[in-house]
Amino acid sequence: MSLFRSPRFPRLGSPRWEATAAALAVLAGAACAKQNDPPPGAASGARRLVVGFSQVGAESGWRTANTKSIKDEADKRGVTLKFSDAQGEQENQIRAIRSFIQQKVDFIAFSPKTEDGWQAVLEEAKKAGIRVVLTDRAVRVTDSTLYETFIGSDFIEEGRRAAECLAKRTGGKAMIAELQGTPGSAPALDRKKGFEAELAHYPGMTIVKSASGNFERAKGKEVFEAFLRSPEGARINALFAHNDDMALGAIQAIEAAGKRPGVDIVAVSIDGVHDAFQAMLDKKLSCSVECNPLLGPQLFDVIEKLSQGQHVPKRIVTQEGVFTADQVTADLIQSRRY
Ligand code: GZL
Repeated sequence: MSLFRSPRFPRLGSPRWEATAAALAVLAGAACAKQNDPPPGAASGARRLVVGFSQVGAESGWRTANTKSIKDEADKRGVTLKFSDAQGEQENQIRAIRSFIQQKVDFIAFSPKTEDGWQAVLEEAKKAGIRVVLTDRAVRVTDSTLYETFIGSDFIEEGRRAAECLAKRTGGKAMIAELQGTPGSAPALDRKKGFEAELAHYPGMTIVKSASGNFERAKGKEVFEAFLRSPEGARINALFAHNDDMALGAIQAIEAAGKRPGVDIVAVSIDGVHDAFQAMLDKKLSCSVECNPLLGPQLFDVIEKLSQGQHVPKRIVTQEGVFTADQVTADLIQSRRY
């Protein structure tokens, strides 16, 4: 027997029926409201924002910390995050961005592998009315309205700071081997530029070897081994690595070759990740120039502002410092968040 025919259910149209129907309507309304409620942390009455994020990969400790920061912050703010890991391939990033466009997300954010190659897909996003935020790395496009803002470090300044630190540790005399980051990426291009500009003040410092280690530890080790085996190998007494992971790989190569990192070969790198702090405590790495990967809070601040129609600056520079081996203590390492 159906509920409506049951003797316990009020007759249709009767005063008891009306009261029951009204009560059921309230209950149904409450259930619906529960489903559409903004998540905890979201402004009351706000609709849940949907953001597509294309991460370049998982090549370094920095990247792992960056991914965690973005996912944690999206969670904390109740943002629906569609996260895609491109595994180091630009085509995968382009594919992910196209799929975000198809899914009609509210915003797209991404960390572009290289500076070039984004014009077409960003035009597609613009045509679809989806705003784009760049985090971590810059792009080179002919129309700057294709993205709202670029949040990230000043890579030229990081390279300059690395050279300054190396000059201090070597007394301005060094035969340098350089491990570059991913070819064509903003941090690799600009860190090199900044490093070389500062080096111009030190005639006793020369780059004798330079090649890419793709920001990866294993690749940094492999390339540095080849440097040491090359005809210039015996003269190398300094290392500039575009990130900590490659420096840590190179340190392994230096030790395997029977040399002392920090003594025979003075090393500086960029990022300031946990393992680099340990290497500085062990006096194997002389400086790590800070590059802060915890960009999640800044990213979602910007997205929230844009979604409320507020203005954001076209460039947001992350504030950073320099860490040197003589400052590092075990307590300091404990307090590091990445
Ligand atoms: C910097 C970032 C670089 C880090 C690397 O903002 O793009 O990429 O320095 C990383 O460690 O892989």
